Amino acid sequence: SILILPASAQYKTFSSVSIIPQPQQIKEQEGNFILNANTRIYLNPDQQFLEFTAQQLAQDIKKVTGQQPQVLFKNPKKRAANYILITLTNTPDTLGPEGYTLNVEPTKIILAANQPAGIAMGIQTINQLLPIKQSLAPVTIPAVVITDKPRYNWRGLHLDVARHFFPVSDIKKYIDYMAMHKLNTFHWHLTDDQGWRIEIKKYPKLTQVGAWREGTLVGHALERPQQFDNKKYGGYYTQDEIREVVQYAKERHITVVPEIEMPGHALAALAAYPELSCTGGPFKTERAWGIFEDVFCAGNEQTYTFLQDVLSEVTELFPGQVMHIGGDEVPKTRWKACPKCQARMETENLKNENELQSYFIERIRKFMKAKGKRIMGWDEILDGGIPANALIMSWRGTAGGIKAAEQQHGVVMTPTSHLYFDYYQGDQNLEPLAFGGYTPLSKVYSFNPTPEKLTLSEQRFILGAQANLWTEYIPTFKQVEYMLFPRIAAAAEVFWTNPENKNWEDFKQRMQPQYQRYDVQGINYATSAFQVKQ
Ligand code: TNX
Repeated sequence: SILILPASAQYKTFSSVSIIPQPQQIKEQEGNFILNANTRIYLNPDQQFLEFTAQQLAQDIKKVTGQQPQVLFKNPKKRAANYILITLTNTPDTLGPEGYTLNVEPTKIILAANQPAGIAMGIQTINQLLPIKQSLAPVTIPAVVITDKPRYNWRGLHLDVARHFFPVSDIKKYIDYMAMHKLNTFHWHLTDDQGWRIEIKKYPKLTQVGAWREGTLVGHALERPQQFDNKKYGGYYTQDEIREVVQYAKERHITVVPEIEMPGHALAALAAYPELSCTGGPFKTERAWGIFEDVFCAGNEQTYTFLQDVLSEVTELFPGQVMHIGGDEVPKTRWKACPKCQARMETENLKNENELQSYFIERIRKFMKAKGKRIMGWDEILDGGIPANALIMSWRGTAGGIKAAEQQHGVVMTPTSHLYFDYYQGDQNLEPLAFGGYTPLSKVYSFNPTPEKLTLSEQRFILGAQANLWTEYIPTFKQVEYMLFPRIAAAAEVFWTNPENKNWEDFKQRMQPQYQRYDVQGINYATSAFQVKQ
């Protein structure tokens, strides 16, 4: 039998300094900084651009003291004692754009960084030094000297809003959760067979038709017979909403990478514009989960015009450098039977349908390059060959990522084995229905994104790693939280902390106050990691 202990029963005493992800260097000092009614947050008068981040800290402090410190622009001489100074100076260049130093002394706190992003990271650290809850006791921050910077530049989290749709308010929470864990790249999976979720002005049917389906699968996709709830389901983001999310993320130093899937996972688009398929349709926005044979027709010139128009609008909305174009799970059945595709293969001298897929992706890559963007695709885009400046997301294990790094592609590691948060995190009999697989907290924590078999120069192509949350079996945002927490914390430490500073036992200890923070915030985290087999 299995005993499930409530998280609270697991709380133990913990060191006053428990930070996740673990910083590069922490030196605990004697004494405390005491926050009081006179505590001010100072910025240099020429660093107004830090005000937003400083105000965030002021609000966080208010949550535990009841009083919101004033944020003031003051030169050094005008600063009264008991302050927090936030400044863009005095850090070694080696700390990079997201590194920071934090000095907590009894009379002042100094947070310094090279770039505003480093300040934002440091503020997350201060947050974890604050008490968890408001209380009558004086609010103190333990004296400490921290020097910190991330191991990887790409610390990603993905969300599939096609299988289930989440409104802007949820997406903002998701971004807040990322910021709390020092993640910096939000991969927004906006289109798939079951829904097209982004308004495109030139093709209104994408959202009039493609954003809606006539029901949703009930139960697991492998069960027979499949059953559907027959309720109209859907939703989409207007371009104004997209801009709002991108701005919200930017303020938190998070880049949004949109994904527009091609040539597969395209049924929602084909339901709206069936002339872009090989057979002409008709199609419906899909209600079940899986891999479907109808994909964008690679022999049809209209397909390229359509996708380029779509990508032009999308590019305008997302200022980031990277455009994810999908490329995974493309059955070649329709292309094999399609005269236009076969003719295209002949004129372009392509030996097989994999090469036709490469031709397809290559046209899109060139188009995006002219717009100043790099494309990224799932590791299948390597199959028929692809120029080095395409970035690769390695999901079918790490083999694709290794091959890609050897070919000098930038790589983000996101293997199903360790970073698929739609997989079970505990005993299947106790967990809510999920995709399958088994990715408990300890497994996530054990991942090393940089394969040791790569040479040092090849290792430089590993840009980082990312956890993915596919939502076939995740209909509500509460369930999103359940699948995300606490695995997001383990992933954050994998992405941020150098291997020599990682330690599973120590991580579990440092998680104890984190669970309490999740409780205070009302986050629906899983306690699967506490299940004890008897
Ligand atoms: C594979 S990961 C897919 C998705 C599914 C996921 C479920 C990837 C590039 N494709 O379409 O949602 O498995 O784990």
